[in-house]
Amino acid sequence: MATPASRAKRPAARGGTAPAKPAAPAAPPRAAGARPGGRILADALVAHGIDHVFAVPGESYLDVLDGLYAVRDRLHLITCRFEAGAAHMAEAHAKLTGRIAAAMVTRGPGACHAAIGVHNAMQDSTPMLLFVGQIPFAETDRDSFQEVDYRRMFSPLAKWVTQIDQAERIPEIVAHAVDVAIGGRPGPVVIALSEEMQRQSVTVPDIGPAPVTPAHPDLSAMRRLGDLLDGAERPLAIIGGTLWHEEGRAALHSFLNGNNLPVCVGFRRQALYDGTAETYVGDLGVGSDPALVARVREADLVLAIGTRLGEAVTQGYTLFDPGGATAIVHVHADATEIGRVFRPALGIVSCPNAFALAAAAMEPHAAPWGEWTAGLRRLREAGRVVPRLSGALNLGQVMHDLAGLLTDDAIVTTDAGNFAPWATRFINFKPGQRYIGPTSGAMGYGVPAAVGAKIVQPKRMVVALVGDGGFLMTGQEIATAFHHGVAPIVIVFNNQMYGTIRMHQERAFPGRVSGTTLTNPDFARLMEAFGGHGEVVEATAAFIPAFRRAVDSGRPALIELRTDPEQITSRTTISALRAGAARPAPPAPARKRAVPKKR
Ligand SMILES: Cc1ncc(C[n+]2csc(CCOP(=O)(O)OP(=O)(O)O)c2C)c(N)n1
Ligand SMILES: [Mg+2]
Repeated sequence: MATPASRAKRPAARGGTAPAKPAAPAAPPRAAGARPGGRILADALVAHGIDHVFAVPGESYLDVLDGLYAVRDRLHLITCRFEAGAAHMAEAHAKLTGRIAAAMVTRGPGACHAAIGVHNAMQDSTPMLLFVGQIPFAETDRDSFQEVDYRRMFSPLAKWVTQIDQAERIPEIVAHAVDVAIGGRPGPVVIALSEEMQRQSVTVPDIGPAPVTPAHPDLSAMRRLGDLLDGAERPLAIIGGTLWHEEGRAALHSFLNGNNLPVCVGFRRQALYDGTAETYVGDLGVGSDPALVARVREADLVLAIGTRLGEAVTQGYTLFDPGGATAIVHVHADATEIGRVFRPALGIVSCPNAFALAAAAMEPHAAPWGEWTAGLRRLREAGRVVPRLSGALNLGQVMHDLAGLLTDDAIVTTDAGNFAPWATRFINFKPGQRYIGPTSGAMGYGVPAAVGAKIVQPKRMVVALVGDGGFLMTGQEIATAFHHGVAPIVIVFNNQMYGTIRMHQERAFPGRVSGTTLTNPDFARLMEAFGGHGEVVEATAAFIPAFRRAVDSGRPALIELRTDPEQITSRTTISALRAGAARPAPPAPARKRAVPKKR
């Protein structure tokens, strides 16, 4: 095995009285074009257009770090403070750009911390590579220091898990990992890098992405779609999924808006559609408007485009009849997602962008459903009217004010929690804006996603929305923002509790508060300790000036919204939940649940 050049060049110890060490043997000359594994890997990432790697370093991948040093003019190494943060940043990068992204962590503890990011990328269908420095291959199965079998550990979490043990296979395996991650239903691939392999010096050519034509809808399927639309009176589109590109999104808008079809976005997929369009009628996920959900049940044709028909979107698998009574056209890149729970009237295996382009090219339909669409939009707008709420801080008004303060190309990231639907209920995101969040419901996503987004798109305004619980999971990634010179704005909704769980608790066990209260630091001062700008907002009118000062500071900023704990969601209070729990249960809904609700 060749000694890596970086180590051979280490300067000898100078001066002092210590006995001189014998000179290290000179590195054998490398064959022309030979590179150490660490460098081959770095070149492979560049070959696949990966321009950022989000990482927490480890001694298990020193040679790769050295390879990344060699390509630092083409690939930015982003040093993070926690592996979950690194993985979330990479995932947000992929969501934002529609391209595969990469994170890198050390073995054992580093991989364990990063696991949440893999789970999230899988649930969210986000293409991502997670590289894990591995123990020396020669020590396998001795339960050696930080040893983990990643194939076993990640197999239920990732789309594919592999390990590279020979440097000459790096280009091949990375290329296949990229294909697996972006193919069909996109997802994460975990690649362990055995230690000796990183030092092996071999001659092997780089391999770039393959020019593969994405799956397209065939003509007969598009004709059938046209027929179904011709027969529809109350059609509705549900859109979602990842890997949408700008052209695809524009075509999707042209097809849906052009045919005056009402559009729901899937859970946390607001980024896909212009919320200001008269055809945008809301989101289907956790915390959706119950009135919208009721109307969706009345649809006679559902176009599910790019989205999975998963638990959140289908309201616990209750939205449609699994047997096929609701006519569904399901468009998805992965054939096995179509008909997984709900049998469709028409399934189309297609890249969502290719479908959108084909659909936009169809003749416009007569669209006799004008009143149906207008009614749904009226419902959306009625839901956005700011209600009278308890407490001095009306979050409904604050969200309207925030909408007025966001730039036209702002990126809003969200964490998971009860605070999140305040934004999605009251803000109609503009077409140039992006709203990205964890459809997996992973707390701790919002701040790293904002830091990652701001690093990748430094000119855009980036705002993170996060609860007091979620902020203290990964809020320290603010240090990463400072380190890399970017300034996101974090809005912390402080209700001094794990509010979502408290809500469920009050429904199931009213008045018996167990494990859901929190004692918090002074969040604004905490941001100041990092070197940033901190604000506390306790009354509605104070938000606008506080946000402006945060923007003007030019530094990472945090605005703590001290919210009324009683106002547990935008639609209900703790007292109302307790009163509701005391009343006898309402009659069971007409439609039976297809799958029992997970807890
Ligand atoms: C990593 C992780 N841990 C636990 C949960 C379960 N959980 C869902 S929401 C929630 C509370 C969130 O609290 P906070 O961030 O303060 O937001 P709030 O609901 O109070 O608005 C918890 C604990 C989760 N979804 N993710
Ligand atoms: Mg909270």
